[in-house]
Amino acid sequence: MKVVVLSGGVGGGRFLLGVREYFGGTDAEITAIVNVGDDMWLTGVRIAPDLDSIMYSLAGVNDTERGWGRAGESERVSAELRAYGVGWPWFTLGDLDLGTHLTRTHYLREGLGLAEATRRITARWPLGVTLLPATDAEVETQVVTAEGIMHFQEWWTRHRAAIPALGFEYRGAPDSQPAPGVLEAIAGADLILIAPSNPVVSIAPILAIPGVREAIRGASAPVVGISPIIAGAVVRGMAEACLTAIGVETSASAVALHYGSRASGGILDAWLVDSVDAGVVDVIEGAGIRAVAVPLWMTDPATTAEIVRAAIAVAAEPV
Ligand code: FO1
Repeated sequence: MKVVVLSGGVGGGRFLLGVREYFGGTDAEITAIVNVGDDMWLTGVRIAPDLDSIMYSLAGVNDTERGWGRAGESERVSAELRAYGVGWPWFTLGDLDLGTHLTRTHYLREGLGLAEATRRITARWPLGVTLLPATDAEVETQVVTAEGIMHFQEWWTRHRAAIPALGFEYRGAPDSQPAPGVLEAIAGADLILIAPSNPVVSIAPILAIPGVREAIRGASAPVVGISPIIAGAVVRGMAEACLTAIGVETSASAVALHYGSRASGGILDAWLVDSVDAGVVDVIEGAGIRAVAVPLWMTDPATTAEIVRAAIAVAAEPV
């Protein structure tokens, strides 16, 4: 079985732990197509937060308390960079994490694409999941605010999404193309899952790469999304500020309708909502998307594997 997961960073990593758990011991091939909109050049190195968050989670070396970066991290280099006045003082590059950025930059400078660089970097650990950046191109999410347009990281990490966003731009996306292997993975999939990642700044930048949305719409595999919203609240992160900016209510049903049914120009065949949102199943089904309510808290890989079981069950239901 070939499973493709569209994914952002931290929530996506957590979800992929459950996907790997569910398929453990089988010959399933799991491929994550990962957002690169959070990426940027900083102090001469290329940072790819979502790829790294997923890699560290699957490798079991992530900082679970802080929610990003490596466990057991030190920050001596970052302190030096601050003393020199380079980089962003509010964005800390841990010493171990910098090893990843230097390696990626080394490969990029050698002329490799991000997908090949990622393949070489991830080969270090038996992740059980192939990580594919959505594109090799430098597609970066920019946030339009009344105070000007800024990189996603500045809005998210520095300002904690407190400056109202007026819109989002996926700079570079229109001229980009999917990374090698992305369209092939989608076309060859038996199941496509949309992780419970931020719809606006994690999944939308992937869908903005020309050809990706069309490939999903044309795929023979069922497409099942998992709601990142439970009881009108974002499971983690600051997605409400993003959804509000694009005029989408922060609810499990509004996000499903925003993605839309494949039958009517969207990308979904089915959508999982949390048990507490069982009341909106009818609304979603009314929009031509099969819906089922199951517990969606990703407490640990075993609990998350049950979400994957439910996604497979709903995918198998007759249309
Ligand atoms: N998040 C923070 O809140 N503060 C930081 O200093 C920070 C540094 C950082 C460095 C590398 C990296 O891969 C991620 C980092 N993050 C940091 C997380 C990141 O900014 C965002 O949470 C994600 O991009 C959103 O998915």
